[in-house]
Amino acid sequence: MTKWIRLVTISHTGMGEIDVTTETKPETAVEEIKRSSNFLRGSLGEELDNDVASVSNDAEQLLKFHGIYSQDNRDVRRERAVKHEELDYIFMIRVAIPGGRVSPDQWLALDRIASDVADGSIRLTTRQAVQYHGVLKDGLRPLARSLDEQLMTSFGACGDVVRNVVSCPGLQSDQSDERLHEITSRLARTFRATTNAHWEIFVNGDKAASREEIAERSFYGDTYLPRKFKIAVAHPHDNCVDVFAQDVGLIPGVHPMAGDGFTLLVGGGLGRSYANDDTFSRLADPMTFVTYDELEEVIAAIVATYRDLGDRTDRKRARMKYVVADMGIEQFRKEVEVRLGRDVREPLELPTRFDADDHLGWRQLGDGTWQVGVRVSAGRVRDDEGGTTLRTALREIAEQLPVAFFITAQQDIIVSAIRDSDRPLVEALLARHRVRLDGALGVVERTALACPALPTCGQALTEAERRLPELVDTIEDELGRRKLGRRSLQLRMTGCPNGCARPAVAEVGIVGRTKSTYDVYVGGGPRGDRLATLFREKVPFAEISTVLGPLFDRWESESDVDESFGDFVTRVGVS
Ligand code: SRM
Ligand code: SF4
Repeated sequence: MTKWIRLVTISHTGMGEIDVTTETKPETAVEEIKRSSNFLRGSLGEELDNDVASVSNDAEQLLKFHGIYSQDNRDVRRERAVKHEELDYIFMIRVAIPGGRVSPDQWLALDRIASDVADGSIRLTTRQAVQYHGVLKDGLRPLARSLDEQLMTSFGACGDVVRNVVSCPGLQSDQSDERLHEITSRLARTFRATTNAHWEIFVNGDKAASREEIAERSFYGDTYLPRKFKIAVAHPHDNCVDVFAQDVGLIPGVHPMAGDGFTLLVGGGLGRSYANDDTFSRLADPMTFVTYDELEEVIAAIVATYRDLGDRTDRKRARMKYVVADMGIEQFRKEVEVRLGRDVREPLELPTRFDADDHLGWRQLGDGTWQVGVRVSAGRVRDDEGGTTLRTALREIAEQLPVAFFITAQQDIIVSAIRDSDRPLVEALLARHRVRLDGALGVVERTALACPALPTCGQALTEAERRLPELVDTIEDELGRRKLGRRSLQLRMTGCPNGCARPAVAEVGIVGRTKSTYDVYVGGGPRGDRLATLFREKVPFAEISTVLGPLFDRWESESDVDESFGDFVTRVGVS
């Protein structure tokens, strides 16, 4: 039975007054699927046992909470349709890795899974997680068990819950503050859903009865959140995590009265929908300053506010950013205070020295050990025949040395905790597998991001990951022709406006628009505190670099060498 809920819209009328409008709309079908699922179980157990290659629509929705997406290989869709064959069903599995930190044994397990049940690649994501593509239904349980053996899980990596908590790798290597090292895993533990469903269905059903049944967290309840919820922790001077693009962003700082803690931002998010004009990218607003001890209770109150006020009648407008945008940050803060039971502090001024470190190349850490950050094109770790064999290189490092791995929010990987005496071995291994380090990378290649898009993503309008190298080359050619060949340029490309590679805050954002064209955005930048603006619409792939040409001409002649492309186009304005 469809339950009806009240949709509340709050807007400021000026003079400090607030206009509250309510309307009654049916909730989405997904809400009922969640409610009747017995805490994310539904028919998943039975559907995993049957011989059918795909799953039902209800199961598809619930699988997301378990970190699993039902997909089909879009490269063969047409050919199969012509032959009246069913779709080539495959699954994508996302493994939540708080702060992107992976031990060598965990990396070896991730590597084995890639061959045993997936397509041979490990896909590093823009939120420091790992994805597998091309998994068949009967591979899902073995995959979950292999993760569980190494204390990893895909549970909560997708779905209407708090997703993988992201943090700057610089916080892990800083010797200064132990509490900052732990903050990501602490948050991940506090906000993970507590249902045993994943363990029962995917890992070890037989033992389910002996497991203590734990009540679901009060801020989730039986319908969980209206949609996904994202948290990231930035370094005080390094915004490599894009802290303004998050539902909750945390920037470490020191309050003159309260001491150490975080400036807490709320209401960021970059996804948009062409079908709905009332959707938009939004940067998060500073809401308060919290100490370490207050952090979880304040975030729990924010999550509860979102649970209560988020729009459960339209999934395209269900993110928390719309609650904050519709009611304004002041009113949102009051709603949080009501649920918290007390007032919160004013936020601190945002840091002025804030840029994005790509964490690439060799660096010595405070304790004398080394780390090396390795570029991974579009996050795809694999062995290329006759080319770079990065997957084998990382496996051999994990087999031979007691290092730590960090996946970055730039889809790259850092090998850290390398003893001084082991550095030559790591250098030799990387060289043997033809892994190019930072000095050998092109200026655009170095930081370019792309989402997976075709052939796996069901939402993709255009290519992204597969055509990124070609686009990088043509843009680097354009820059080289203009004596701009040494200036860095941040390029991000996605197959649709959902914005998974965060093009909305990039210096150049290329976003799939129709089957064969892209919209071109310019003017964001590594600080992540500015949205890019639409420069040209519906540009065919082959014309993207030419369309940018006149802007590059002006950047060359009208800026000094220190002015980034994003800052330049913002200063002069583009039309
Ligand atoms: Fe994303 C949906 C891939 C980061 C906004 N995203 C998807 C799906 C699951 C497609 C789908 O719904 O069917 C994509 C899987 C494709 C595939 O074949 O693998 C997908 N998103 C990714 C990843 C793998 C991109 C990457 O190149 O690394 C990132 C995985 C992150 C993770 O580990 O958790 C990824 N997605 C993001 C980000 C960036 C971020 O969070 O920092 C965004 C923009 C920020 C935001 O949330 O606003 C993002 N993804 C979306 C949206 C738009 C949500 C919205 O507010 O409207 C969707 C669509 C949806 O949820 O319905 C989406
Ligand atoms: Fe798919 Fe669009 Fe995300 Fe790319 S941006 S992975 S095409 S949902």
